[in-house]
Amino acid sequence: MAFPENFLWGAAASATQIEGAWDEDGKCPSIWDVAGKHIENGQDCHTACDHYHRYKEDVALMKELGLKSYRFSVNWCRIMPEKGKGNPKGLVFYRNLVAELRSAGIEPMVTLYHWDLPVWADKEGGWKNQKIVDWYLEYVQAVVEALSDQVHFWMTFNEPQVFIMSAYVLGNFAPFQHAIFSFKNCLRNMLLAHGKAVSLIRKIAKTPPKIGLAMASTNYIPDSEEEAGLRDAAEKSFTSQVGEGSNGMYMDPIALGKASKMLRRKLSAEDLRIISAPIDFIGVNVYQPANPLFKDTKYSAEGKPKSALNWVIDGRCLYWTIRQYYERYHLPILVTENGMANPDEVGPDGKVHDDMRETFLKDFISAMKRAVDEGIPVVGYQHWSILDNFEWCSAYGPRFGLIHVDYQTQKRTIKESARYYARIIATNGEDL
Ligand code: IFM
Repeated sequence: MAFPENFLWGAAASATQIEGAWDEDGKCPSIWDVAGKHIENGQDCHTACDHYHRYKEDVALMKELGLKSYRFSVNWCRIMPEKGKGNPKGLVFYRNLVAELRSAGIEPMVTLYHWDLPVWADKEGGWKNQKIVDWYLEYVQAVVEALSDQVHFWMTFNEPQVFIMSAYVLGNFAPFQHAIFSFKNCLRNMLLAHGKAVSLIRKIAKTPPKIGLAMASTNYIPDSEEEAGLRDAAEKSFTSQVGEGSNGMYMDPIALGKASKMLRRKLSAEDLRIISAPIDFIGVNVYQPANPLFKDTKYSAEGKPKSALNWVIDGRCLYWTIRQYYERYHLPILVTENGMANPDEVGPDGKVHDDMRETFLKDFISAMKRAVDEGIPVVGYQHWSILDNFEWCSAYGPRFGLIHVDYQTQKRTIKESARYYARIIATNGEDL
């Protein structure tokens, strides 16, 4: 079976990671703008790829590659620089970006929260404070009113596991807290914000919306494809209450209206009704299988290629993630992120020969094709990332882009892997 005719081949990025212009046009600082000592090499996200000023050039490059879609995020700090106070100037940038994408024939997909919490909200407790649900909804309303005539795809959140677990428990993402006893409150606030935003978007969007969220999927590859092996891997993928395999803790309330073991006393029946407002798709961000991080499977990472961040490269995890999510939730799947960090450089011939990313694309897209061949509704694939960018605490070392960025000159160079991806797109996945 071929990929569906209107399959959304695309790429993704997020505001903080590429925009720069951190204090322009009325924007307030976010928790990442002030992350200071936590960022490697004393760097910051203040300029990043300067996409705020170069978005036209960047959209032209996307068009050259033949992208059908582009997933980006709106920065909350541009839209609501003070509590209860909107900033129309902040919306202008995104309206212009969306117009540019539309005229290039590229479907815009908007993530409403990719971790750029305003400092004013953090000072009042951030995700620990239940008032954040109303602050978030006010922000969402402003964005949806401004963009929904042109935007149909909405994601309420990117990787709640990271901006809750890593940010408030492990303390290795902004705002770098070890507020372990607040974990359940943060999670409840996020889930309620999600459910209420879904209902709000449905109510006020000017064109019929397609709503989902992007999960940091951590799924297991089964040890065997026998019935028992499949059951065991799916169970592991969804029922853990921490870290890898905790997909269900976030998704079960949203897609099944059920609380996980840990949240049973925290979520009332009314909460679950709100949280489980129907969504249209589930976004999965897939990088590596959960197996190598745990020792309870027969999986061996030995001999497997690894990315510059030492993440195991095994395309099968994309197939299994898609399949396990679909079998559990029966919702269409959008691959919202998938990619690898590589030490890319522009060579003497002016090109970036990132063969490893080419192999990566082949491996992962072939695995996704298996899911499509088996009839699972996969609606699109957004490669992470369109540009090399600010990789959070790791700053500018890891390069995830299809397009190389020289951060001194801001020169963009299309990598050879991107040329390969362009051929995949042009042949709708035939030329792998
Ligand atoms: O860069 C991040 C992105 O912001 C969220 N998903 C994982 C990517 C690579 O680490």
